[in-house]
Amino acid sequence: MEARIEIVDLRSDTITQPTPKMREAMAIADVGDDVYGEDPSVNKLQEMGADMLGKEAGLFVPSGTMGNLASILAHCNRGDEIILGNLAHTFLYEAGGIAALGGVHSYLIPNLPDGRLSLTDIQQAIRPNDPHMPVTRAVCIENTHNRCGGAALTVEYTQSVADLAHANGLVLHLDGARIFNAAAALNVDPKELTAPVDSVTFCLSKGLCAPVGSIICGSKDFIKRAHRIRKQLGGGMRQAGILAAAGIVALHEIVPHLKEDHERARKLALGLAEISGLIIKPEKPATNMVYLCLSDSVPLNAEQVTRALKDFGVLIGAVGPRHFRLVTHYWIDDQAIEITIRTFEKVLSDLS
Ligand code: TLP
Repeated sequence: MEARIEIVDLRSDTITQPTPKMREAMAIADVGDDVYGEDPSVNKLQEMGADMLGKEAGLFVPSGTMGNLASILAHCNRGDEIILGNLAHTFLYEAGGIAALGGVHSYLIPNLPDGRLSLTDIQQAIRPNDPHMPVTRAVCIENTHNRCGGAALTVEYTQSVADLAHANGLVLHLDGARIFNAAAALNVDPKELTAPVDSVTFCLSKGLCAPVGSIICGSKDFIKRAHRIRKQLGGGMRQAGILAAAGIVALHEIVPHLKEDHERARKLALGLAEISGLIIKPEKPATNMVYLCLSDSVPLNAEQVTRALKDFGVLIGAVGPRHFRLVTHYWIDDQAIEITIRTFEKVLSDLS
């Protein structure tokens, strides 16, 4: 097998390059100073995002991390507490921003393997009105759930968490970085998944291929607060319409194709499951992520395997000493799936 020149990059859907149509739209975008609220492309994108998720208003932010941070800071005072899954992106991978910058305390409860938080655990985590304790302010869920195999949370589940939160005077924030993947997997309108929540952040720069940006959506009042916080965080951008133009193309043109990424993730999982030494979990990926690990019989670690695959032009993410994540996206076609399966086969048989 020859070393490949063309790379198959499955490390994440964040690596997606903008499409030619995006680059074209960026080149001719109408722009203005968005800190003055005068960028027509940003305004259009924010309205589109809010409309697609059935919310009153939207706010363009540079990243999903800033979207979650600004949302949580807009809901919480210093010392308040949020209830969060122990595998939540906000807990694991956002550099502790909510604590560092907002003084927000996290009450962690275990994520179930399918990304849910148990309603009993949420109920038990809500603090009583006791001056010794922090004030519980919000519950945060993630859909799709990145570290839980890209699982999609259903409308019914989201509604049940919202009912519980609201009955206790809490707000519900959704890290919906990949909410359009969830909607595609569940065959529902994304609005149904976001109707129960008070705020949602979704990303344009993951499977949707835009180069930069996320949108926070919620009530007008909430977005007004998040807007000020975005400025405090240094996220007020000027002629950001150049970026928003790509986001508009993403919403129009990429969202309808997300199911293809999911189908390819399934094909990949099926092919890899045939290779001795690999355990795919979950066996049937719900969306665009394939998680797998090496069985005990394989005398290798994740680093050795990723390095060997890289030599053949296949890039994957190691997410533990013997665990991997492979993410399908717009730039992964059927041939790339075939190549990945064959390369895995070769590397494991050569090295074992
Ligand atoms: N996730 C990235 C890494 O940070 C792990 C990835 O490769 O999947 N919420 C969720 C659920 C995410 O998966 C991510 C990015 C974010 C928020 C943060 O988005 P960005 O990277 O735009 O700050």
